[in-house]
Amino acid sequence: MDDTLATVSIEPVLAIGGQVEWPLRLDAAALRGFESASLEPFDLRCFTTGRFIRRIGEYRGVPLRVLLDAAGVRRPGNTDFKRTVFLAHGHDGYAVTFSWHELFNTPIGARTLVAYACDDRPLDIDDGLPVLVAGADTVRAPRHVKRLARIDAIVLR
Ligand SMILES: Nc1nc2c(c(=O)[nH]1)N[C@H]1C(S)=C(S)[C@@H](COP(=O)(O)O)O[C@H]1N2
Ligand SMILES: [Mo]
Repeated sequence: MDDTLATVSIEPVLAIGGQVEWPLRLDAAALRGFESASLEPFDLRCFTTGRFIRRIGEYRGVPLRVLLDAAGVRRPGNTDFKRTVFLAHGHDGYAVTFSWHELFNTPIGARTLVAYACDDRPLDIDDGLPVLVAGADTVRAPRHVKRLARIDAIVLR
């Protein structure tokens, strides 16, 4: 049997779109080209059940706000940014929100990363590459989105 197709690995691509100036499509190599930051190790815990999931090592990745700046969220000449929220989707449709103020106007922003490595080892798809992690969250599993696929900027009315 020819199993060529079954062995093709699919490189994850993160799309940033919605109400941005320049929609982006970024693979892991592109993510590595941006400035990076790291998070201290932490325990991943589920918000719903309180269940301890696992200990996570030192993530490294791009601050989400750096990617949003690259996509052009701030529009000169208007104040839409104050009403902008970001909907982040995993490959499976799991979705969480962030607000412009949270990311750009509080200390949460510096700790919200799109991670591509952990303990100096590259993440792969089975690890959830790329992982969106809100490092300042008290209970982190809900905003620890595995296989982040898309972020849309939405200006609320
Ligand atoms: N893509 C994606 N990421 C996700 C979820 C999901 O359903 N899809 N569930 C979240 C929740 S609620 C929990 S508790 C953890 C579960 O982590 P685990 O699947 O590694 O046990 O993943 C989080 N990240
Ligand atoms: Mo959860």
